[in-house]
Amino acid sequence: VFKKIRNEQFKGKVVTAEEAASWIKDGMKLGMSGFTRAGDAKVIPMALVERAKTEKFKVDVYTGASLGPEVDQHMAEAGIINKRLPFQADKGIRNKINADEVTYVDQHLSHTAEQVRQGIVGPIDFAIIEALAITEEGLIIPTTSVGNSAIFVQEAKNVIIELNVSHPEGLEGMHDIYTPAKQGERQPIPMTSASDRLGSIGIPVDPEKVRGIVVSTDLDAPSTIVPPDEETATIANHLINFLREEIKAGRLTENLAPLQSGVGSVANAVFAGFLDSEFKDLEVYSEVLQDAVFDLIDAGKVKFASGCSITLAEEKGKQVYGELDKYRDKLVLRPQEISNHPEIIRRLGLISINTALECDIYGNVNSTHVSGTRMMNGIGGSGDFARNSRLGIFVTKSYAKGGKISSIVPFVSHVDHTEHDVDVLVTEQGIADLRGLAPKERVELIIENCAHPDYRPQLRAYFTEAVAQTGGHQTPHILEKAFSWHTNLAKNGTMLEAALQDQK
Ligand code: 0RQ
Repeated sequence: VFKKIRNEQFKGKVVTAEEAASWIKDGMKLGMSGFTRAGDAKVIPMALVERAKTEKFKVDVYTGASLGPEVDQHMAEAGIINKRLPFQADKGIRNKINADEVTYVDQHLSHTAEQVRQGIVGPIDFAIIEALAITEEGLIIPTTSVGNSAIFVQEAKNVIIELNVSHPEGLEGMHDIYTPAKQGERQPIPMTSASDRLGSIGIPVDPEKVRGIVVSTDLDAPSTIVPPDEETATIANHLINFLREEIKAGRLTENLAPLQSGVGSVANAVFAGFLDSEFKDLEVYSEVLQDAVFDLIDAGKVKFASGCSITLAEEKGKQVYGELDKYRDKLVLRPQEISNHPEIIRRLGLISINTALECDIYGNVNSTHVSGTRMMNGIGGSGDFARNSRLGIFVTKSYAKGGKISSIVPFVSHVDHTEHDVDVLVTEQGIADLRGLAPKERVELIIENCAHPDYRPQLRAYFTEAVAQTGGHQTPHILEKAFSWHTNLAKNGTMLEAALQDQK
């Protein structure tokens, strides 16, 4: 342990998790490390869960993004989370959110740091940060993610470090910590390429603020993505063919443009599709680096990947962390306000690929709310990227739940990405390039190319009736029918009119 605490001022601060947890009082606001199950603070949350067995208290939990089970399952189920932000992806906490037991702020992931800086989110009582080491200069070296850790450390009243001795030492040097000044005094972020380094290898901290260091040996919870299936592989193929057309049109070259992809199985499958493509010397400028990114590096397709966390399934994790040196000059991990920064996304001209739950005939996308009311995960970084990238692409299967749900509907039941932010829509049926098209021009393209054939007739019927009823307004809708697909699903278990007729 003392080999990892390399600055004298920190050496006398080691305490037990129970002692550190005892400093945390009812009503406090905690800023914790962790981004999509990577680099989470783990042992203090579990000590808090233990304390909750004999004591009633609640805290606000702010993080980078979703966490493993320690916080989002166990803390939620122990009933000690009051407010949670900016992202979660766990059934345990999702159920509490949708049962009105946890307050959830679903935020663009680049926005949290700005709100912490302004004191809107906070003031933070304790930053609890997982670390690989503390350097001679007193820098905190993060582990498998950076997330919001730098801004939490900067703005929190107190800091607790979870020194994790199980992560590979080779992670040191892979982080690039750059924190913009406050708005009004800020200079341009000096990044012109995905591989640029702007800052230091660790997070600067005032040693006086560090109340304690707790030793941890717990590993990250592995990701739960499933391998590509036939439909997600088909989605990837459509997308790759589209990119080939962009090359032919002279808008892209063989090394495309820096790529971003969201989390989840569909997003991972799309990246996996690049393995068999002719594209080369690719760059990734994303937030979460999932398995497929490392497969692409291994295959020599990706020459550099910038992210803010590494989230891998168990087997891939063993391989990658077992031979980290191989990736040393090909990887950088940044704070999420940099990985998701609109200024950089626009400057680098990203191709961003994110996942929709549903999309409507005009191109609005719902990524977060099942049937308009129930939170799934959250918007995450998808909005940061979609609005500001060169190509905002959304992917989804054309149907869900064995065909009872159409992913293409007359009107999405919640809007995360407006029709103005969605350039291209892809399902296993095909691709709709919506760029430069007016709402009414998009409808037939989306129906014919992206909707499941079972749902095409009833989508066309809705549009025809909406045009007739409005006399052809800019965006025709029949307001009393716009959500009828969702109400049919709730009442009768299907959106499919033919099935409804049969039921009658
Ligand atoms: O449920 O597993 O119970 O059958 O939703 O759907 O098709 O397995 O896809 O794992 O890629 O998740 C949008 C949720 C997709 C995710 C979402 C049901 C479906 C299944 C999952 P079952 P799939 P994925 C990076 C950027 C938003 C945030 C984001 C997500 C389950 O990708 O949260 O992109 N994205 N962030 O059956 C009801 C529909 C449905 C539906 C699918 N229309 N209605 N249920 N499902 N469509 C992340 C960060 O920034 C950190």
